[in-house]
Amino acid sequence: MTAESEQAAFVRAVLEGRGRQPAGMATASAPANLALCKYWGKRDATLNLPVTGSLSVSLGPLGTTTRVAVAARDRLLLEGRRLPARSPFAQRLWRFLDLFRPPGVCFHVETTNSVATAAGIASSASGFAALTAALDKLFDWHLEGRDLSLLARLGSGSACRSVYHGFVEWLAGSRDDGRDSYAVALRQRWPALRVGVLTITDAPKPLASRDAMARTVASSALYRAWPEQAAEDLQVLKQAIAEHNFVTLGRTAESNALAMHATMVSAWPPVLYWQPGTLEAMRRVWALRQAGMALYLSMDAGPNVKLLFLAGDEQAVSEAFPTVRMVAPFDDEAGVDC
Ligand code: 2P0
Repeated sequence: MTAESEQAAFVRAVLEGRGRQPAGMATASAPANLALCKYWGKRDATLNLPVTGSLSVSLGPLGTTTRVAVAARDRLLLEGRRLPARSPFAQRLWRFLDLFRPPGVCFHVETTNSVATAAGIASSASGFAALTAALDKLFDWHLEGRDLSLLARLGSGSACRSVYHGFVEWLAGSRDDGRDSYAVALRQRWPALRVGVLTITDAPKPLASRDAMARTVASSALYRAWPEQAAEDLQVLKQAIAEHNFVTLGRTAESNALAMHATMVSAWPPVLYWQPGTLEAMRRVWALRQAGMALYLSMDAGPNVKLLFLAGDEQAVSEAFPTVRMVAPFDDEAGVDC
């Protein structure tokens, strides 16, 4: 079976009994998310099945809004500008849409991000979650969160977590058919939690995170230790969230992110996303912590830095990082449509 036919069979199974004819147009939004315990490594690359579970906090108002309409011909607008079909972003999006496309139907897609990401391209997590939610409306499926999560996962693994707000756990699952690998929203809220987004550079990444992940799994000796650390971090983080223990949450999230980067640096050829500005921000976080502030960092597969702190330190963080974009993940949850 080809990758496309395996994915199409998965979609048919999830949508069993649902309509396959789209009508009119639909719009949906989804939040970006920051993994506190990272998704790093696949056990199945066709269905985006992870080696371990992961845990994220959704970034409230930061994310993607996507409008999909039935149209006379395929057309894709990103931030209001038409994207050529051969661009990597467009190819990935159309491959995903083809999984749902009835014969002869074309789509007009418009997607905008509330935050510019590397190379000006949508975050794949919020992008595929918003697209899946828009398709749900366009086809009138009325899927529950679990099924939206299963479908969004096919576009990008981390998209399965962007189906929800707040804290979200992606259950790794163990089935070969991938039907038990989806995200669930945790009940706990933490209104005082803050995430700071530090954009170090918006230059295109030298290597897509998908490729960095595959290379690391294939060649890093340190990766062998990753599944065990991730499983342990996931449990510690869930406990820290349940107890609102910020020091444990921050320390575990930071150590998890740095361990992920250590596996990349030890891959071959090595993958090092850090820029001088990344290191400068890391050292500033560590100095502030040394001085007594409860401030922690995380990073994804890229040079940009995310800060974790509590509402009481907002002003001090703004002073230390004047360009930081503050996110209160538990504000205005009801105002976002996804
Ligand atoms: C995460 N990342 O948990 C991890 C941490 C990046 C570093 O999920 O191949 O774009 O599409 O499933 O979801 C980014 O990888 O990878 C990611 P695919 P994805 O957020």
